[in-house]
This record gives sequence, structure tokens and C-alpha cells, in this order.
Amino acid sequence: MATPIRIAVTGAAGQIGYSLVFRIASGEVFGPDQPVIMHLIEIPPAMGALDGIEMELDDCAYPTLAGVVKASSDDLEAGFADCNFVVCVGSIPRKAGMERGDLIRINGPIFTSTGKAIQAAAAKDVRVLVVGNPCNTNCLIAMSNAPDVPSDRWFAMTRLDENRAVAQLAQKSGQPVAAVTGMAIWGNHSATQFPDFFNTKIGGKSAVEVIGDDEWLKNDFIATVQQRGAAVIKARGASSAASAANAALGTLKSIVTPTPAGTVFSAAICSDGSYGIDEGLITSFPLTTDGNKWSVVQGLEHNEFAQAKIDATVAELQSERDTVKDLLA
Ligand code: NAX
Repeated sequence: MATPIRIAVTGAAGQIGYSLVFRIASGEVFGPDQPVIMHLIEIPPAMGALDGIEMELDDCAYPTLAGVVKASSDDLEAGFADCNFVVCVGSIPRKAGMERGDLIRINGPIFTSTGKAIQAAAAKDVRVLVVGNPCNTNCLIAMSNAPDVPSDRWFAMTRLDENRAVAQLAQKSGQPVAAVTGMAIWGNHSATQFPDFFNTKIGGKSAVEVIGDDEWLKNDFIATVQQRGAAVIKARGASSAASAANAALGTLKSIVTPTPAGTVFSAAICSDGSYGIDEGLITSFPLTTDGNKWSVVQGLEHNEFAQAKIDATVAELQSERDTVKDLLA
């Protein structure tokens, strides 16, 4: 029997958590022969809800689930103890009238303590995925407060944006989603993100040629992807949850599995300076991995339109970094 992998999920009793923890426990990420121990973390008032989730996990009788650890956000070190993966979902959602800068200042402090506790208690091989918004900058704060954890172990989630973009292109072209390859999100998980359709293929051909409508791609497509979260809230009365959990699962699978030839995946990582983007900024890029070490896909060309989009989203990330300067160690 393999040694269990320990995986912590903060905000485990929230909407995304409720979908995510069951799918991880079921073996969907690490496979049917790899036991997992779930570490569920919540704020003190939600600990009762975690008891219910633990009961339901028991009642799934997953052969892959080797244990459950519950911890309160007041004792993050207990929550992260020996964890190989930490998925940071827990944060305060944006409320009506709140500016993005307010949200950054409210959630930022959660991530200073998260970073410190990860450094103090997690396993030496820990990898961290930040989902809670603003996820790029929250990830930057946590990483900077855990200087002993190598910078290539930190990820912020832009996979939901990638999946949304792939689905839109598949629908517009009338082809299956599997025909869409090379789609990557650049920059911030926000309304400035750039889904790079210029370097995307549909059925092996340039997406621009297959779609044959530059105006749709430059305007409707980008806007639909950027505004999809708001559209889901409007329709459902609640923010994306099942699709967000699915994207978190997809990100975890992509970072532990060698990337199939001819494909890429998106995640925000600590920029290595590729494409002139500030080293150290948590920025979404097209990535590949051998299952252990990721690399940014090199040699992609950006025309003036694409470069302007990338510059704008990077400028937003730089300004978010300035907003939280005092939280960076
Ligand atoms: P919910 O409000 O349903 O759940 C959040 C949970 O986190 C709650 O149960 C709350 O008690 C808990 N929590 C709050 N502070 C905590 C702390 N300090 N430690 C541990 N737990 C804490 O929100 P949900 O819909 O699950 O969304 C969670 C986060 O994901 C939000 O920040 C949201 O903006 C973000 N999202 C990120 C996406 C992405 O693509 N990166 C997409 C979906 C989602 O909007």
C-alpha cells in the first residue's frame, strides 16, 4: 500500500469545498491506488459543518480515503501538518459595493498566516494551489511569507478561465472541446486576463482561421470569458462552485502528470522572467510539466493586440502587489 498523500483544503465547508473534497477523496486526482488523508480547515463557526462533511465522507466509503483531519483556522499549523498539497479556497467573498482593493486588504492577512503555517508545518515537498480571490496576489502574499518553500511550488488558479475559453471556442466552431488545444490564460485571474486565442488550435488548425471572425474573437469571446463568473452569479444567484472545484481538480492533475505532447495548461506561477514579465510576480502562463517541474512554454509570438492585453493584465498585478507591499515579507 502506498504511503498516503496528505492534502489540506481551507474553506472546506464552503460551496467550492463541498464539491472539491469529495472528488479528491474519491481518488480522482491521484488515482485509485493512492490513499489520501484529507485535512479540512475552516473558521471556528464552521467547524460544526465540517463534522457533517466528515460524516458524509465516511458515508461515501471511498477505498482511497485513508483518514480525515479537521482543524480550525486558529490552528493552521495543525491543519497543514505534514501536508503534501495545500489548496487554499477559504477567504471572504467580495460583497456588493466592495472594491477589488478592499477585498485584497481584507483577504491579504489570511494569506500571511497561511504562508507562515505552511512553512512551519507542511511536508518538505508541499505544493500550494490558491483559489481564494484575488488568487494571484493572495498566492504572492503566502509565498513571500514562506521563504523556505521553493518558489516553483506555488500556483494560483486560472484553470476555470481556461476551461471557459475552451468551451466557448468549441461551441463557436461546432467542434468537441477535446479539439481545442494550446489555449492558455495570461496574467491575472480577473477581468483583465487574456485568453490567448492567437496561439490556440482547433482540430490542429489555427483557431483564428477556423473561427474566421476576428471581431468576435477580439470582442465577444474575450469579454464572455472575462465576465463569465459574473454571468453565472446573475443566472444562479451564487458564484461558480462545481466548475471552480472541477478546475482546481484539473490544476492538481495537470501539475502532477506529465503534460501530453502538443498541449499546455494554465496556472499562475511565480514568474521566472519569461516574456519580460517581472520575476516573482504570480502570473498565469501557458505551462507544461514532467509531473514534477513545470516550465513556461517558450517562443510564442504576440502581436500588438495580444501584447497590449498582456501588458494591461501584468500592470494590474503590479498594482495589486503595491497594494499589499506591507504584507510581503
Ligand atoms: P464560500 O463563501 O462558499 O466558502 C468559503 C469558505 O471559506 C467558507 O466556508 C468560510 O467559512 C471559509 N473561510 C473564510 N475565511 C477562512 C479562513 N481564514 N480560513 C479557512 N476558511 C475560511 O465561497 P466559495 O464559493 O467556496 O469561494 C471560495 C473562494 O474562491 C472565493 O474567494 C472566491 O472568490 C474564489 N473563487 C475563485 C475562482 C478562481 O477561478 N480562482 C473561481 C471561483 C471562486 O469565485
